Order: sequence, then structure tokens, then C-alpha cells
Amino acid sequence: MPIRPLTPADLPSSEITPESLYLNRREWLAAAGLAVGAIAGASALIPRAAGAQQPLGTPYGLRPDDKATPWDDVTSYNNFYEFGTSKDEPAEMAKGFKPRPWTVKVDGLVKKPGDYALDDLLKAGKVEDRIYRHRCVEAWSMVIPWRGIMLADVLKRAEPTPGAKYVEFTTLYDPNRMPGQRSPVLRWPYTEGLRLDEAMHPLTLLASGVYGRDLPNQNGAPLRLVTPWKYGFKGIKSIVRIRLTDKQPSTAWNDSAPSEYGFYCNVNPTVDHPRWSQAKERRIGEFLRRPTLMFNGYAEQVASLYSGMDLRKNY
Ligand SMILES: Nc1nc2c(c(=O)[nH]1)N[C@H]1C(S)=C(S)[C@@H](COP(=O)(O)O)O[C@H]1N2
Ligand SMILES: [Mo]
Repeated sequence: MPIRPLTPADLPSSEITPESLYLNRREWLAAAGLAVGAIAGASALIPRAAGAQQPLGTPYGLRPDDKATPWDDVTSYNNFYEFGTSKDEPAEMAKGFKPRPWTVKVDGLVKKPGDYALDDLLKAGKVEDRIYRHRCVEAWSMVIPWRGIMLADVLKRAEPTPGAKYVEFTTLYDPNRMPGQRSPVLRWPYTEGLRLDEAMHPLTLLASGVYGRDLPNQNGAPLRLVTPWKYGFKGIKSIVRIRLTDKQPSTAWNDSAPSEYGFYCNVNPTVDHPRWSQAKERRIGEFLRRPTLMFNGYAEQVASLYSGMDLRKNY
């Protein structure tokens, strides 16, 4: 049983294909000769299946030429300003960060507010492995195998009141543990927000892991948001609070540079950032730039959330 995470390198190179990404757990169990009836114990069985390959997760919105970005890139090329502003700093500066024990407050316009230990929060949903495209506003991208639960399940358990229209997320504020917070590069703590319907969308995850392992600190341990049709900065890391509100929450990037970063942050190749084009992206590990897709390739699932809205104004 490997103690390091499984990576695409664990698959024979001939297997790093769309087919291998498209195997779902049930198909994989069948391929590995395991009874589908054993599905409840599947995760316990996976490491012991001799010679079998563990799936990275169920692919969402991937194209045939999308391959999971290697573990080494996912965990060494990061944006996490609480641990430095250059891409290689978070892996180094977050090394000593202790993401457990961890408590998340769910409050605001809900019938059942509460403070949850991480593991209890995760009990609201079903932990799943899902591979999503990831597009940073800086025009680079990755394909990341996340592990997490649907945010909708956490919100449903809290029972939003009829007045709840938005969800605000807050990162831990502790300059002793997050030294980047000692410099005023952003308004701290980092906050983000979603409209309630975006937050309830089945693609929206609260992620507790990547590559089948708990999140490394630099990726936002122990819990971060994932909204794959939005620019990466929506994916707020190290969340300590989820608050339901009736007004659109202010967000750290919008506060810092309102003309550059809006509330919606939907990936849109036709709306450029004031300082650069969003038409193309550099996939980490690749040389040629790829065209950026509307809603990062999730238009079919999410476009209806924005019907009638001017996406140039609501950037
Ligand atoms: N708290 C916090 N969350 C954050 C950031 C940050 O600086 N602080 N950076 C964002 C940006 S710009 C991106 S692209 C993603 C990067 O996530 P990754 O390092 O796991 O790829 O995290 C987002 N979440
Ligand atoms: Mo980003």
C-alpha cells in the first residue's frame, strides 16, 4: 500500500488516457475483478487489489486531451498569499502549519447554526473524488483530482431561512500561523462569496483532499472551496466560517482591485482582464497555449444560472 499519494506516474503511461480517467469507481471495481456488491467497502479494498490501478476520480467537464496535472505541480505551484505571493512559496512557508484540530462555523441566515469539527462537517455529505478543470485568472490552468463533499449538503443541513440569498466564506485569520497576513498585500482575512444558487449547484465542492489524500497545507488545508466554472481565486482556502446573508458579501480581491476582480469571476474567454487577455491559457506542464472555454468547459451545467445577465458587467 503506497504511503505517498497515487499520481499519474503510478499508471503505466499507456493508461494516462481519457479512458482511464473515465472509469468510474464501479467500472474500476469490475475491471479489477472486485464484486460490485463490495462497493460499500470499496475504499478499504482499493489499496489491496494487487496490480490494480486506483482511479483518480470521476471526470467532470474534461476533454479527451485533458490529463490530470501531476501531483508535484498541483502541490508546488500555488497561489496562497497567506503564505507568500510567489508560486513556490506556499509549499515551503506552509510546511509547519497545523490544520487540525479545525472548527468551521456555519451561521447567519440559517435555522440551525453550528460550530463543527472538520470531520463532523464532512458528515453532512458523501465524500467523492472528482476531477475538475481549474483555471486561474492569471491565464494558467490545471486538471485537479479533488476529494470533497457537495457544499449543498452542508447548506441543506443548516436550513437556510427564506431571506438567505448569498454565502460568505472566510479564511482563518492568524498572522502567527499565516505569516503572509503580516503584509498588506490583500485585505485580511481573505473572504469570498457565492450567490445561494451557485453555492447549491451540484458542481460546487467543499474539498478536503486532492489525489485521494488530505489537502496539503499549500492547497488550502483542511477545507477549501472549489467552483470549477469560476476563476481559481473563488476557491477560498482554509475556511473557518460559512455565513448565509441577504446581501452580496464583499470579497478580498474585489475590495483590493474592484476594476480587475468582480463578484462573479466566471471563466469567460470573451471578457478580458484589464491587463491581459483571457482568450487562452497555459496548461501547467504544456508548451502551447490552449483556448479558454466558456465557463471553463461547464457551460452546459451552469450557463442557466446567468441567463439574462450581462456577463461583461457582472464579471
Ligand atoms: N485564502 C486564500 N485562498 C485562495 C488564495 C489565496 O491567496 N488565499 N488564492 C486563490 C487563487 S488565485 C487560486 S488560483 C487558487 C489556487 O489553488 P491551488 O494552489 O490549490 O491550485 O486558490 C485560491 N484561494
Ligand atoms: Mo488564481
